[in-house]
Amino acid sequence: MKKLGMIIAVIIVVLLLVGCSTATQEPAADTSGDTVVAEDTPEEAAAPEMAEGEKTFADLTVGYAQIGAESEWRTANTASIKEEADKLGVTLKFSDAQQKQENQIAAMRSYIAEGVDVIGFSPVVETGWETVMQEAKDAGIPVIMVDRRADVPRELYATYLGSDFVEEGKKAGDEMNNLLPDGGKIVELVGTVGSAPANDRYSGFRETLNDNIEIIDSQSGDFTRAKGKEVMEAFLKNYGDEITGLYAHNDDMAIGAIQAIEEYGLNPGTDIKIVSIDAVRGAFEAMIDGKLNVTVECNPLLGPQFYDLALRAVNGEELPEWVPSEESVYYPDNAAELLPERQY
Ligand code: GYE
Repeated sequence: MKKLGMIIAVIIVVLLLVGCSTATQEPAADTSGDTVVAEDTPEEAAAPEMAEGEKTFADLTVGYAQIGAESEWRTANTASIKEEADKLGVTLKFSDAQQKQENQIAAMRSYIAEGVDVIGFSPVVETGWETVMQEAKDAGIPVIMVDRRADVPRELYATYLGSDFVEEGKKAGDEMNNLLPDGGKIVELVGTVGSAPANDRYSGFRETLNDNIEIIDSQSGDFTRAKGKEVMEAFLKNYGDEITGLYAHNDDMAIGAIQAIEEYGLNPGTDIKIVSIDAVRGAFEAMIDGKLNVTVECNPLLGPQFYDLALRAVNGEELPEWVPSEESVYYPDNAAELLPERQY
């Protein structure tokens, strides 16, 4: 009986020792002279489904050809792309093209020459990208279009991550109908000429706008505050208080226009109803002040989804043609309540 007790005690001690050495996950001591590789490293434990040879975020070098810094939206978008790279340990090469297509193309060519793993870019306009995208394809570098789309054949890009701009335009049309139930005369501040959001927000708006609302003028404000103000000044000079509504393709142009309207001596938000797109913090502030009536959301925080798609593309996964982002519509009544939570 005593002997049996001893044997059980020995077995327990041995089991405990074995248990401890696996629980601490330290590589076994190399007593034999051979290299001993720990079988259960924390990294492998965290990604058990990863196949042999697949890349991780830390292996990724991404070249990102940004459009510029034309709006609050773009600033938030750039921050999201940069911050997420830092967080994931992705090596990011970033360039700002100052709203010029040739600068974006030059940046993409240098990323191809440097042999990055993936190229991300927001095409400033829809046309003129086939050549450089074909060069990336020939070099075996997947290209992901982020935020804006280019009009190119499907085989030239891995996926497009961005908003449904037509839908945003339709929502803006519905909102203008609600603000001007008896009809009216409105002006439109269009985004960058030839860009996907300008083209789609233009056509989507016209799909839902009521027949009793007349668009008396429509000009580009290039998505900037300064240009939005300048073009609104010209509208006011030409049409004065005939104007009962303004549709701006982004909040920055609306904010510039609000200044022009006040300087002209009219009240933005009441004399002239205003609908814009983006839902950046500046729009919430304008709504709190009663100067903007509605903003339709366009989400710029695309960093996390972008790197997820980039990694999947590099690891050879077939991606959908389009990954849409989720969006909402906001009004003055709860703007003050929501502003503190807004991340852009
Ligand atoms: O609405 C505007 C920015 O491409 C969706 O570009 C983006 C647009 C955004 O300059 O503010």
